[in-house]
Parts: sequence; structure tokens; C-alpha cells
Amino acid sequence: MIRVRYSLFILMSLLFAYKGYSQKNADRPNVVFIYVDDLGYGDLGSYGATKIKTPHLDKLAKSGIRFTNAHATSATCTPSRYALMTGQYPWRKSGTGILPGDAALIIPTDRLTLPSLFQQKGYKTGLVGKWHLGLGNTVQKNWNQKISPGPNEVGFNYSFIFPATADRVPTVFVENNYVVALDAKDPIEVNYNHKIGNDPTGLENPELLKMQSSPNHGHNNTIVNGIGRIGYMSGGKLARWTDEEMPLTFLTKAKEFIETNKANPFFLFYALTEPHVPRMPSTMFKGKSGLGLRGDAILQLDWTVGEIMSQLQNLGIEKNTMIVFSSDNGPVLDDGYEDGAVTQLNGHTPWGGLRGGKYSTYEAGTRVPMLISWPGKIKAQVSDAMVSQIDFIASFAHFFNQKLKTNEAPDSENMLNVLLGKSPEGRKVLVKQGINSVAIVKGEWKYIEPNAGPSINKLVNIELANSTLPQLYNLNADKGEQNNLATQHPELVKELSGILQGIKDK
Ligand code: NG6
Ligand code: CA
Repeated sequence: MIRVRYSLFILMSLLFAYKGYSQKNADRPNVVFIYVDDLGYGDLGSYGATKIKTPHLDKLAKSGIRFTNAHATSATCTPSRYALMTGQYPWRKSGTGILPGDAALIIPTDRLTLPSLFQQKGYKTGLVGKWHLGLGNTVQKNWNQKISPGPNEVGFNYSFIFPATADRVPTVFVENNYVVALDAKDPIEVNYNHKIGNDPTGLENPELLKMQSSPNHGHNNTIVNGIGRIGYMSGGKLARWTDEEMPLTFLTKAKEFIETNKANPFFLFYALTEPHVPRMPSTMFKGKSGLGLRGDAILQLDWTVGEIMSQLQNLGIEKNTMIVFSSDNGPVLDDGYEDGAVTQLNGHTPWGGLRGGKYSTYEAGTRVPMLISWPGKIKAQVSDAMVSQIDFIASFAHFFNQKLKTNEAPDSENMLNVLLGKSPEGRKVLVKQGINSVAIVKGEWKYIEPNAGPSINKLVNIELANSTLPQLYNLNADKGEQNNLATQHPELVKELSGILQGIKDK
């Protein structure tokens, strides 16, 4: 009798322990946030691409939510990432434009950030990939010693990054505040004003380049791995990455982070460099898309996501892991190198029927692919709700029942039900930022404020949406923003510009 009772007791305890465990998992799923660089609204099969195959991301799209109206806050990298991390519109703060590779950290270390929110909830947080939010307190810094503050001071327990963009020096990895493979005999120096050291430059030695820089784009300073970069560096020969290997190194580090943290809740921000320039994927993808190196880089990106999905499955944690996938801004073809993106486009439409592209206040600048999957918890669906990446921080705070203070994530809105596919009700109003101007969307109407910037970025051949006249588009009837209805609807122009002003004054 005693034995039976005892066994029953053990059984019940095990049952409760299991219930407690699964309850804990439902409250604190792992989050793998995959953030890619310059991928356009039309670049994936699930968003209508036919010339390029993205089977892994298509599978992810089928298993979760595919958003048709999701946005980066901005049409370039640094501001979009700043907003995603802090929940503050980047145009509120000066110095949040595209940063040089030697910039100081632009996120104040006392701000609540997306990763620090997860940290407060007991998650282990990791960052692997592109950073582009600055390092250290000053532009002048010694790259050969601890570089701080950086990602580890704004919420990440672990970081393995490159500082800015793949086309900017220093072309090195930084792991937990230290450049990887430092060599005291060959110290690293970086300068964005003038040449330093004896390394050849793209300008002086174009014959050494394996991929030519596009005329007038710059990208002709220090040559690293046969590619001209923006900015000058010397030293650190052992530390410099090889472009063909760099994304595979990131993949290895991302997998290591997942493996190390498989038994506890983790948040991994995995920021891929593809398909940003210089596009130099590994040999196994070169020439495989038939669309030039940009297409090949997208194949590599898709494969990488597939690798992460299989790892989660092999570890048996896929049901307890939410995957978010999105891009930091819209697409660009020629962004600095003659890589075949224009000449071998082959009818592919990275902007997917939208106007503009990277840098633009038109839709293709900020409307990006966004997928969210959480097996068993999120139903497969397509969501047309308007959401912004700026909303993740308030939404996850809500998920954790954490009340935000007034100065925390001030422009982030709780969109949890939208992000979990439980509600089609997105934002009522959203501000979108191009390179010179901002636009506001309310319901079906989009208003672009007048400004004196150039109408086209001639270097990249993208319409920027700048005009000294107000622009008003009906996004329901005119997704491609072809008919400016500002003169027909002065009352709407007045209403929307008033709301925009109100948000700016907040
Ligand atoms: C631009 C670069 C472009 C790219 C971009 C940053 C020139 C002419 N163009 O200034 O090549 O590096 O900055 O892209 O230098 S982003 O996706 O990180 O915002
Ligand atoms: Ca980008």
C-alpha cells in the first residue's frame, strides 16, 4: 500500500513538474530573431518571386504568419536597427543615420533595449552578425584592446559581430568587446579621413580588385580580400575576414549560441549581411542563381535560415522557439560594386510591385518581408495588419506582463496579438523614414511631407520620393504610389500633416 502511494506520489510530482516546465516554456519561448540586410519585399518566393528560389523561407512562411504590411522604421540600416533595439523613432535623435565603421555607440547604455528586456526576464541574450550601431564612446579608439561600450553593454550577454557594414572597415570580427585574432605585432588602425599604412587602395590599384567598384560610389579605399572598402585600415592581417567565409562563421557562432543555451530560454539576434554589398557569397553559391551575386547571396541567406531551422529541430526545441524573420530596409541593385545585380536581373523584381527601394520614402524603402513562426502556438496565415519592427519591444514587454515606464520604448506600440496572429488590427498610424523625408500612413492614406531633397538617388537609380509639393497616396487603390491625390484631398493632407506634427512634437 505504502509502495503504491509512494509511486503515485512520484507520478503526480513528475506530472506537476512537467506541467510546470511546459507552462514555463509557453511563458518564455526562445526567440531567434533573424534580421537580414537590404532584402526587398519581392525577393522571396513567398512574396511572389519566381526567378529566385527560397525554399527554406517559403517553408517558414507556410508554417507561420506572413505579413504583407510590415515595416522597418527606416529605409536604411542604422536607423532601422536603432528603432528595433530601443523602440524610439530614430529621427527623434540626431546621429542615427548610416554610421561609418569607426562610429561611437549610439544607444545610451541606460536605455531599455529589446535584448535587455529579455535579459530582465532571465533569458540569455546573444547577438551574431552585423551591428552598425557604433562601438566605444568615441570615434578615436584603440581597436587592439577592449572596445566598450558595445552590444554587451546594451543588453547582450554574448556578441560576435562585425562593427558596421561589410563594405566598411575594419573588416574584422569583434567577440565580446575584443577583435578576434588580434596580433600585438600587427596592430589595427582605422581612419575614415585619410589613408593610413601601406595597404593598396581600390583607387590606386584597381588591377588588384576581384570585383570592381561602381563608378562614383567610392568603395575604393583599402582593399581587403580583393574588394575595395569604404574607409582605410592598416594592420590586423590575421584578423581580417574573408567575405566568402564570413557568413559561415556567423552561422557557426549562431549555432554555438543555440547549442550552449538549449536548456534555458534564449534570445538570439542573428543579423545576416546578405544581400548587402559587397555580395561575395561562398563558392558553393556563386553563379547558382543565374541572377548575379545578389541572387546568389539570397540563395545563401535562404540556406542559412534552413540550417537554423534544422538545428532547432535536431535539438528538439523547435516547438518552444519563435522565429522572427525580417529585413532592415528595402532592396537596391547597384550599391557600390559591379556584381551583376543590374546586368543579370533577369526580370526579377526585388521591390515586388512597390515604388522606390532602399533610401526611399516610397513603400519599397520600408515595407519588407516579415515572417513569424512558433509551431503549435501560431496558426499559419497571411496578415495584412500594418506593423512596424519598432513594436517588438512593447509587444514582448506585454507578453512578459512588464509595464513600460514613460521614457522606455516611447514610440513602440503593443502589437502582441497581431504578432501572434490573433488579431488583424494593426497600427492606426505609422511614420516611415526615407533618407531625407518622412511619411505618415493612417488607414489607406499615405502622406509624404514636402522637402527639398533630390527626387532620385542617381547612384543607385532609386526614386527617393522627395518633392517640394505634398504627396498623398491611397495605398489600397494605388499600392505603387502613382497618383498623387494631394490637390484633390486638401483636408486629408491637413489632417495627416497635423497628426505627423503631433507625433514629432511628442
Ligand atoms: C551608403 C553606401 C552603400 C551602403 C550604405 C549603407 C556609398 C555611395 N554608398 O552610403 O554602399 O554601404 O551606405 O547601407 O557609399 S545600410 O544598409 O547599412 O544602410
Ligand atoms: Ca540595410
